[in-house]
Amino acid sequence: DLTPRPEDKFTFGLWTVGWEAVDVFGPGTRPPMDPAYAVRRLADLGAWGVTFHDNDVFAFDATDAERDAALTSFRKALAETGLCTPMVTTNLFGHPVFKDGAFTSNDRSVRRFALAKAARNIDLAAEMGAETFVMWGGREGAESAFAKDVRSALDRYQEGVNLLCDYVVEQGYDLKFAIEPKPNEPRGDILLPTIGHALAFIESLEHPEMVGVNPEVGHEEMAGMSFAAGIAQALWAGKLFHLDLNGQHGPRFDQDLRFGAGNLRGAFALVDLLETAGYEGPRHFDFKPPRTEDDEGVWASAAGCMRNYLALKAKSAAFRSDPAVTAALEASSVPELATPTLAEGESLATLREETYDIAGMATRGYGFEHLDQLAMDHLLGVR
Ligand code: 3MF
Ligand code: MG
Ligand code: MG
Ligand code: MG
Repeated sequence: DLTPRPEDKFTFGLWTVGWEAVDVFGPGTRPPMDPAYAVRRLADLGAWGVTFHDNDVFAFDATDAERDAALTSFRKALAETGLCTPMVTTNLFGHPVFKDGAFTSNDRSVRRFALAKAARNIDLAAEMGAETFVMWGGREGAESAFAKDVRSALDRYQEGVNLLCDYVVEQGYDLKFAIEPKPNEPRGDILLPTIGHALAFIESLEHPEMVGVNPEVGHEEMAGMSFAAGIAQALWAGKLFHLDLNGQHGPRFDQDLRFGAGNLRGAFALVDLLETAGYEGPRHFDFKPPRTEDDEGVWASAAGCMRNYLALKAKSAAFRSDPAVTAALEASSVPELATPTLAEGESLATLREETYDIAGMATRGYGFEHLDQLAMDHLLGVR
C-alpha cells in the first residue's frame, strides 16, 4: 500500500511546493502560494508536517502586524489539518544584505544583524514546537580565494553558532540545531561543504551535543559523494538530526528533483539504510517541482516524493527478507564486519604470532556482484 499516512512522518518545506520557479535565466512560472493553501493540500496528500523559513510565511520587511496576521492564518491551517512543524529555519540568504554571507560576512554589522534575525526566529521555532532548527549557510562562502579569510570565517561561524546555542540554553528551549552542508551554489565555494566538514566543525563548538547535521541528497551528490555512505557516518556519529530528501543526477547544478528521480539506486540504498538503522526523524522533502509544472503538477510532484519513498521502503523490506539475500550477505562476509578484529584477551602480539592463509585470503571471491544483482532484481521488480 503506497498511501502516505501521518505515521510515515513525511514533511515538506513550504518553499518547495511554494517555489514560484524563478531561476537564473527567467522569472517565475507560477504565482505565489498562500502557506495555508500549501498546508491544506499537503495534509490531503497524507503529509505529517511542514517546515519553513521565517520569510516563507511573512516578508523580510513585514511589520509586526503583518507578521502576526500571516502567522495567524498559517497556524489556523495547521490547527485545522493537524499538521505539525517539527523543523523551522531562517532565511539568511535571500535578501541582498546577505550577499557576502550572514554569520561570516566580512561586514561586522551584517553578522550582528544576521544573529539578531536568527535569534528572533529561534523564538518562533520554539513557540511552534519545532525540535530542530536548520542552519543552511548558503551565502557563507566566496567566489575567489582572496575575498574570504576562511580561518577567520570559521571563527565567526563558530562564534555565531555558540551564541545561538547559549541563547537556546538560557531560554530553556527544547531545540537542537542541524547544519546543512552544500559544496557550492549560490556561492562559488560554500563553507562546510560536505557532511564530513560539518561533523568536524561541530566538534569544535561549545555545545557539540546540541548541533547535528541536515544532509541533503543533491548537495552531497553535487560533490560526487555517496549520500547513503555520508548518512551512515552521520548516524554513526549520532548526528543525523534531520535530512533533506530529493533527487539529483550527479555533479551539476542543484537540481532538487522529486525524491526517487535522478540517482534511483542511491535512493534505494538510502531508504534501506534509514529503515534498517532505526532513524526515527521526519522524512523531509526539499525538492523543487520543475518550472514546467502548474499547480496540479506541483501536487503530482509532491505526491511522487512520498510514493517513491514508500515504494523503496517496500522493496527494502522484500530485499531484507529474501533468503537468497541472507545467504548472499553471509557469503560476502557482510555480517562478519560487525565482529571486532581482536577477540577478548588478544593483543597485537597475538596477531603477530598467528599463521595466515595468505593465498586463501588473496584468492577468495567476495560475491559482491551476485549480492548487488539481487538488490537490482528487487529494485527492478524482477524478483
Ligand atoms: C538550498 C537548500 C535550502 C535549505 C533550507 C534549510 C532553501 O539548496 O537546500 O533550501 O534546505 O534553507 O532547510
Ligand atoms: Mg536543503
Ligand atoms: Mg538542493
Ligand atoms: Mg536546494
